[in-house]
Amino acid sequence: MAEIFAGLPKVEYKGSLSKDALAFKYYDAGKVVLGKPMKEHLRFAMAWWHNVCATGADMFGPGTATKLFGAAAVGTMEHAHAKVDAGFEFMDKLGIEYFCFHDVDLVPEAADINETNKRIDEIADHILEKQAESGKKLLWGTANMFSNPRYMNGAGSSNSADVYCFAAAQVKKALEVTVKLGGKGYVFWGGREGYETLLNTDVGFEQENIAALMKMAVEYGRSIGFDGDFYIEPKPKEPMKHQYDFDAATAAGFLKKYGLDKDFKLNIEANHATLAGHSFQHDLRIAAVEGMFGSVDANQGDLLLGWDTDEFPFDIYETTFAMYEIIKAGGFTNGGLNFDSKNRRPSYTYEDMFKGFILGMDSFALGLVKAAAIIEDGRIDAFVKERYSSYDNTDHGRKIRNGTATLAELAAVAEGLGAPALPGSGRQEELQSAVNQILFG
Ligand code: XUL
Ligand code: CO
Repeated sequence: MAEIFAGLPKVEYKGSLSKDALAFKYYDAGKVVLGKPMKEHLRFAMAWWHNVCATGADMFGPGTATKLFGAAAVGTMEHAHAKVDAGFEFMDKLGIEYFCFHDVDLVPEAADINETNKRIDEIADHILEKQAESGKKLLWGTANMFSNPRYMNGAGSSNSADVYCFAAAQVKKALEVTVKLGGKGYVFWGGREGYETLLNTDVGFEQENIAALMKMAVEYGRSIGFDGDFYIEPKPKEPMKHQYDFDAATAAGFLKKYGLDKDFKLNIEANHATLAGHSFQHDLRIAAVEGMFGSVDANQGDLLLGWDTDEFPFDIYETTFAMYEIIKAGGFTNGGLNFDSKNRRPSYTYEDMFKGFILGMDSFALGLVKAAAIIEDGRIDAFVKERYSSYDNTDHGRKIRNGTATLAELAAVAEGLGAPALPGSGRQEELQSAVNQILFG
């Protein structure tokens, strides 16, 4: 088979002093950090849609990149097969072990769902062959239930029971392919599960229907041997004005309300967290506190733009704090870092595709090293422990901690104290200085 990225090398680690634009400066797959090789901490994945599909089209103009990969035309099965060859060559050259897909990233969608499903089977066979040759693995699969016009009012939240059946059919098929390709994750991103106006919307009914679709997915998935994690990927808005899975806290509450929390975790995306008015670190922490930390869509937004720009991660503070949360949450089990990231529109060459991943992988590798250094340094952990020490050092504190205190007895403590001492400095500036010192030496 002809090389698609001819002239582009297998990307190697050359160290932080290298000026080779096609080499890793920080990502050294086998380097052990906190007892585990980098690649096991990071579990990088390639998103089919942004990498082998997206051409840079936006609301104001068509794509700038040509991603034919040797095929004669886009939207053909020849092109779908070429994307498989390109995707596996790309993963091989970048040393990426996982990939993620939506059903219709794999094949051009036909007018009739039966024909689409046949096409998916054909491409899944091709992917399976490539996986057997290369050892690459599927991180997660999903169904695109937001692009086709039938989903204008949502999928699980659609006002139309017929459309709901199409959503069921797509979830069923995507789960089958996920199982066939050995995937350990299945994502629900509710792109159009929300509303534009309450004047025409029955919010309670829509949420019940979404939960019912998820329940059916769990039952079906488990019945065909899916033993991985289901994920909700929260996002507050875009494309809808208001999306039900607003953020980690909202999604966790939804999953608990409907009894889905045993089977579901969260897939936290950086740019979605910032759209919700949170930091990436915040949503990772909430997922962990809820016992639902699962997987990550790695990217970054642009706070000056305020929409989902899906840029490759570049900000080392962000990757450091993200890796800090991920390590503290116990690291990935079935999840990983999926680059839901795309090149900027003027970066339209095959070489730019490589450089996007080099940037993202290096940013997270450096973030991992720095997060490990913060943990090993110990100052942050020690201060957090000290900050709450009155819950360990006093009788009333211990009683509050172990849940045996009563309101009356705590009131008596306050009355005995008269005027309370201030609760101690938060020392934020000192801690931020310590982080800078660890990051920059
Ligand atoms: C959209 C987004 C999706 C999901 C999968 O903002 O993040 O690509 O990751 O549907
Ligand atoms: Co995403």
